Amino acid sequence: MQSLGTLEELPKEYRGKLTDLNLVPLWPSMRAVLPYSVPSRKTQTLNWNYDSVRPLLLEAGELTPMERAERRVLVLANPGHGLTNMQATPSIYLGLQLILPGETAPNHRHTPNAVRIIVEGEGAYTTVDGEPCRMDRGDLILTPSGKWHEHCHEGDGPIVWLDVLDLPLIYQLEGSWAIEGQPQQKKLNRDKSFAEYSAAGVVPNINFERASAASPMLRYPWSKTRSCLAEMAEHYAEGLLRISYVNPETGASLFPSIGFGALMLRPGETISLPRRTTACVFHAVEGAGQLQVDDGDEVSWQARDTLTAPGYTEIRLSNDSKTDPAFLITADEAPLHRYLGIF
Ligand code: 1HN
Repeated sequence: MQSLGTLEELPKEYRGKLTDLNLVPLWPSMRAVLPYSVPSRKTQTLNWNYDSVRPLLLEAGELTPMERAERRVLVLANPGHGLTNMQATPSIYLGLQLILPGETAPNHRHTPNAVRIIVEGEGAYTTVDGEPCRMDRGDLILTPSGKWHEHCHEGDGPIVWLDVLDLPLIYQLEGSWAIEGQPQQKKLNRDKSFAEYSAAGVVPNINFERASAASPMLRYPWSKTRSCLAEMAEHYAEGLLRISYVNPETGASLFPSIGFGALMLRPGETISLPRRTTACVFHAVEGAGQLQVDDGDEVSWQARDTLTAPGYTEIRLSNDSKTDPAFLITADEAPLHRYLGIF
């Protein structure tokens, strides 16, 4: 392979003239942006252990009242992307959000898409365009781009959830902005959209064209996902037990940017996920085990932990328990990769 010219090889005077005209030579950086065969990846394999993060999140509850936070969140920043860039993967933002009993996170809407995955606590609900959505452990609550949302907590203990947004992508596109709103009138019944779509293959008979391509179902309860995976396990003794969360009317991914899924590991099982282009996020809902990326060190995880792994790798997940299944929710950039033709 030919070695390309470096910056230092160019006369200082010439480099100065380039800089004056906002020009840079490509060839010294050509291989950095276009490496052979495998892309460079900044996403590090990491586990944000919930037991370690939780005390700091609760401390934030004492240090910063809701009025001074708008959203009380500790961002899970992948150091490979720089701690200040709010990237867990190239286009996925992750944060752990805390709401204390009686608090409300005020109404707003914004361009980035968001999903909440409930980690701990009960008694909270998110109101999305007038529909209050109950938040139970492991549930996915959608707030697609442009929809009003506010969070209220009427329970006793703290409530914590994992926010998953396509913020890094939308921000990079110079498209990230928000609008503040008045508290919402809760004009729709609680979990109305989940009631409408709660039976797979059966959809409400609505006689109008949807104005939005976003999924019409806003709450995906964990109890349904879990029993689907457990039932699949009854039917086959081997093979991946994996589901995708989709728009129940179109089968499309929940967002054009981020795809969501869930996995079940049988007792004592180790699975190997096929090598794919996209980085991946794992959130452990139940159980404990190990994650290994290519030949790297094993990373231990337990329920409520959140992990990241870079793309172009083989990912192995194992369940430590010989008696109980383990369950993980996944998020990745596959829809975007497919759209761009790089998947
Ligand atoms: C946001 O709107 C929420 O609504 C959480 O709960 C985290 C991170 C960045 C930008 C907007 C929420 C967010 C966010």
